[in-house]
Amino acid sequence: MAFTTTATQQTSSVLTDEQFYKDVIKGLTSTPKRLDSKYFYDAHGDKIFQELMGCEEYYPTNCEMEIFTSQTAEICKAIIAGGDAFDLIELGAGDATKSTQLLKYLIDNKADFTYLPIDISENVISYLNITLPVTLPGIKITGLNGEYFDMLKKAAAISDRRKVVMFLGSNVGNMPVDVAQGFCRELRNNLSEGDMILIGVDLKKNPKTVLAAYNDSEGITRRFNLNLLERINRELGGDFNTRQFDHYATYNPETGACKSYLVSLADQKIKIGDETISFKKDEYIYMEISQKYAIEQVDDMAVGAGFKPLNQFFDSKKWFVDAIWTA
Ligand code: AVI
Repeated sequence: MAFTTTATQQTSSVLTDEQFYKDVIKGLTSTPKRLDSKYFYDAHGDKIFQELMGCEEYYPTNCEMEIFTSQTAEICKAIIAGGDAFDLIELGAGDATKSTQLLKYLIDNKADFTYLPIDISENVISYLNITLPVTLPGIKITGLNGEYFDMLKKAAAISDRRKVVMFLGSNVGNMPVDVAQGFCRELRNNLSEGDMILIGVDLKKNPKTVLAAYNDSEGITRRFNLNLLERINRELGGDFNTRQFDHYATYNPETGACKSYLVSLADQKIKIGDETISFKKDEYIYMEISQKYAIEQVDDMAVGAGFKPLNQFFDSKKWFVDAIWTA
């Protein structure tokens, strides 16, 4: 069983159908039309994203896994060097596949830590609470189900130990640059001096490589995007015909913005509950940003948010970085 949770995902019980409906109608009556990628991850979306992570062209997962498997000791030593006992918090833990490498090393090396996965999905948290003590005997785990910043406050109330916050998988890329900067600043405001962040960021690279990751030849990303229209049909009584929409991805190497759209293939009207949404042929819905950063921008983001950049760990191609910042 696998779960995926992203930077902005809020699609479980914490956000209601009513909120989903409001956001969808607001987005589809805006100009240009848009949908929020936080809604990609229902059970179907989770499965498609798992498929995508196993797809050759979608490189970010493999890059970050390579970093965590080849530099486990270095990363953990940098974390441990910050002080003895700590709470290791993971924002949007999902199935904790990537962090498992680090958790195992820390347990094997008798680090004094408690793992606090934070996830908006109650299912994810109960899954981790049950499975991790089996796969990682000796782990101390306190799963927190809720919004990131609410749960960070809760974590601070539970213990005053040093905090190490992991925000992996380039989830930060699913926010526009200014929003990401604000998010990092809010993270800093929720931490104390000496706390740490381990953040995974996808880097600028050959534009064709980036574009192929978001326009894979098997059409997995296409299904991933179209699933949101299907989800609207399933949960909000919509009548989208997904054959009347096409997936279109762009990458701008100057700005580093990789954007996905769904393009209407015909003039058409879509009913969602009592609302009717009109599409012109070739009109698009803006679905998602997956921002890529130059390495200098990663340090700038740290400093701009009030952190000090400490370490950078790269994969062998230098396509992805996991950076440690201190508060
Ligand atoms: C979860 N997030 C970091 C993924 C990304 O690369 O932006 C989501 C994704 N969208 C399309 N492919 C993958």
